[in-house]
Amino acid sequence: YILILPAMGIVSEILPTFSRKPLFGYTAVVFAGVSIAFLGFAVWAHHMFTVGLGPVAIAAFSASTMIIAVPTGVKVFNWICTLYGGSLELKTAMLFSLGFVALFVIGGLSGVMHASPPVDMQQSDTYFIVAHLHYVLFGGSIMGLMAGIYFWFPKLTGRLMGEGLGILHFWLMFIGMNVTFGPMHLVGIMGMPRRIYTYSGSSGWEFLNQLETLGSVILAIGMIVFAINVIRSLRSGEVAGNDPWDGRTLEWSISSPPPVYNFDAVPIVYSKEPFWDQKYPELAHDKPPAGAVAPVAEDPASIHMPNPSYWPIVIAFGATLAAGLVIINPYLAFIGGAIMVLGSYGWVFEPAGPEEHH
Ligand code: HEM
Ligand code: HEM
Ligand SMILES: [Cu+2]
Repeated sequence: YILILPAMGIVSEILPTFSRKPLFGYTAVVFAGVSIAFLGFAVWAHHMFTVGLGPVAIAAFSASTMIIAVPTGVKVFNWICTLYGGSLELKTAMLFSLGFVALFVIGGLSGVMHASPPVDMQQSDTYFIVAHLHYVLFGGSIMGLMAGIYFWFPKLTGRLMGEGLGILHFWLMFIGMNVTFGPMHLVGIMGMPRRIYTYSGSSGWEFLNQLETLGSVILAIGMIVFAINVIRSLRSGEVAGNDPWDGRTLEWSISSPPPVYNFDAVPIVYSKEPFWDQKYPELAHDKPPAGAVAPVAEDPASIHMPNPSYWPIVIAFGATLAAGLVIINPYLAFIGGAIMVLGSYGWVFEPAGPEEHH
């Protein structure tokens, strides 16, 4: 779930933008996210239903696993209601967001199926689980990530990503993903175990596995199209301007890419969609409070920015090394730890350098 929550956040930004409507039930979506985050701590033993935990533990973790589907359902309901009656604009970012909702629902449904321990007895350790996990991780997290890349690429780089290649990329990924991971449900139900490298020709799993291989080739072509699109857009993409999507939130009010100090005036925020309300006051739900004064822009030269430093990357390297070495030997992790401590000292005691202004 920790992998899906960021994708859920991304999609909750994109669906309203391309439906030209506020997010339906904003508060409910937020609280659903919070409750998923809490409940996520209480479901882990659903990966161990078949190891002989005993009836009490199994009942408790089965219940918590089924309960997590409730806030998930709340989110899906609100996303669909956001689309309802909106004037949809099917840009690539929107396609990936819609793909996210559709595929994640399939993965969520198979998840609820194996939340039931007797059902999971059948499904555990088969390709049915591999199907579930790719619908939520690939159909969910990766599609959401792609939506986010297409959405914020222009803000990050100042250039739009190509829509033609983007749409091609989306369909290759959407079709490839279903051809790769869809048949895994079937071979799983037919009894194919996970983590095997070969199987008997008489098993009847051959055709579906070949189909999956074909799907993975489609996926690979999709990723190549994506790579080409990124490179081409970086070099010669259409210049984006501040606000290519008629955005709703404040990042679209500043230049693309944003200046290092982001905002030269701290904006007064009085609604959930401040930029939209600023652009279309006649449509705004929340009006600025009486007597609100527009913030005064500061002279960019007077905005103090921290000095750039190489130490954070040293600390990150140490942390990665520690996490990696712990697999080999816990004591080796101290090497990474030492680099982290060193990096922290370096960073803290780094001379402030000449006063730099941006
Ligand atoms: C409605 C939501 C979900 C429910 C009810 C659910 C339930 C389950 C259950 C019961 C299993 C264990 C099956 C078994 O091994 O026999 C499982 C496996 C798995 N789930 Fe979910 N799940 C949900 C959503 C997610 C999400 C959002 C992710 C990640 C983004 C995820 C990732 C996985 C992975 C990676 C496995 C397989 C782990 C492994 O054995 O390798 N699931 N799920
Ligand atoms: C082209 C894309 C992908 C293909 C063709 C693919 C294929 C597979 C296959 C065939 C397995 C089952 C291995 C086995 O049980 O013997 C597997 C396992 C798994 N995949 Fe993927 N996968 C892809 C992308 C992803 C992505 C993007 C994620 C995560 C975001 C992911 C997460 C996992 C996980 C957690 C497992 C379980 C590992 C295990 O059983 O130890 N996969 N994948
Ligand atoms: Cu789980």
